Amino acid sequence: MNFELSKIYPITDTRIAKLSHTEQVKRLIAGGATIIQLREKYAAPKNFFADAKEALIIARKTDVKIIINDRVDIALALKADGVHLGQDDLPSAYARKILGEKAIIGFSTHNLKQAAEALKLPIDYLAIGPVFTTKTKENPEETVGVEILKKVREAIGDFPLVAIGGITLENFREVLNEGADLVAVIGDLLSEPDKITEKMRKFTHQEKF
Ligand code: TZP
Ligand code: MG
Repeated sequence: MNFELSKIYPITDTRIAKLSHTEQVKRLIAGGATIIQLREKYAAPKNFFADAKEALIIARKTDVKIIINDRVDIALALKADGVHLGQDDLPSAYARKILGEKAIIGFSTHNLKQAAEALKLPIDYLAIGPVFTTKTKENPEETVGVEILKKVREAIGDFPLVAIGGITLENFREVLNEGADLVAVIGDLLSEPDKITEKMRKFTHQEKF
């Protein structure tokens, strides 16, 4: 994975933003996003597919990478840049077979053991979280805190690491300093839909300091 990319990894959420994935992608790109994950936990696959298809058309006018959460089938059908898988999703070895060598495959972990084991998988990055308390995920796993994040970084060497959960404009630099390559953000970017572009700009500006 090319970490010349921005260190901010926005994830869309239609319930929080009250906007389509496409509209969120437009606003995030305008704010400087370079990689965006489309995450849809409620809509019918048909509706998510149609929205994601439009979002991909927007992204393809730029270099912005689009990662699809959970749905290897939708990622394949849309020729998205990759897929993000959780502990209970299709095993990454099969996602790799389906999507090919070039696809970016991310994998969620929630503790040190899962993170260490994930190194054996054919994935491009692993995510650890929730780092802090989150209201976005239903039934979230236990918060890992910055301590576990540091331990994960020590355990995985320089393997690409995304931190997720409760990350905000106020705390994201600490999370990057403690070992994350990227920070994934939902609520803090999307909760004021009229300010998505402005918020994304603030993140991309401040990541440099
Ligand atoms: N996985 C772990 S925490 C989380 C996911 C999908 C939600 C992150 O959302 P927020 O609003 O940035 O805390
Ligand atoms: Mg999942």
